[in-house]
Amino acid sequence: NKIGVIFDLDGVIVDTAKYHFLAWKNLANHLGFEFTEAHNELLKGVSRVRSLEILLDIGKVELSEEKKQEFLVSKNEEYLKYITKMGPEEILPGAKELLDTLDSLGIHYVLGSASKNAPLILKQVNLFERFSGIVDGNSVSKAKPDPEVFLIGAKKLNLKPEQCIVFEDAIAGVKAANTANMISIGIGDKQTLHKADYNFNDLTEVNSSFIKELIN
Ligand code: B16
Ligand code: MG
Repeated sequence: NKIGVIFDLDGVIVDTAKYHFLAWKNLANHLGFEFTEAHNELLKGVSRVRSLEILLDIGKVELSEEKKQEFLVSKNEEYLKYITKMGPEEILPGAKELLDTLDSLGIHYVLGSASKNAPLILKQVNLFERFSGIVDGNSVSKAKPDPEVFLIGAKKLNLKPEQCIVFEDAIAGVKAANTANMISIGIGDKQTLHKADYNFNDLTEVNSSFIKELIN
């Protein structure tokens, strides 16, 4: 009964949503409209390109392809200013403890994130070396809710999808895990993530007895 774990990054291991928010808000303001924290919720787990489309819809702004490309670059440049200041103190509560638990049980884990900046972020918080593999926004052609990112993760783990457990904070990610036939664990609001097989408010609630139950 071998299992493996696939972790989403933003919202599960670290909270980079707050930095995405600052950078997207700056762009919206530049384009002449407001961008709120509620708007930012719509971008969680969503790819960078899709995020820009949603943002432009909110502002009812239409742009040429060239302008879109330009703003995708400048948004990411601003985002990177925040990311490069991140440190291990920004790891979300319970994440390191859960990795320790998995290590002690001999369970391998990989990353399954939509972010093209995922390797850099993991390096900033000193977790990069701990993962057996990284699947990020650079390695997929289809964004969540498409299961591609997690199916590649299963391959990296040398496991069948049914043997994989996914930790996700976004609706699109839970959907991707379910479509992949994996065990989905929603981290965050239970109502929002009601499609997940299991729900927890954060990783501090995920203890070793829960993991052991999943193995058996
Ligand atoms: P980047 P995750 C996602 O990370 C974020 O939740 C989402 O807001 C962001 O647009 C996406 O990564 C792409 O990020 O611009 O760095 O490539 O939750 O899948 O780890
Ligand atoms: Mg996420």
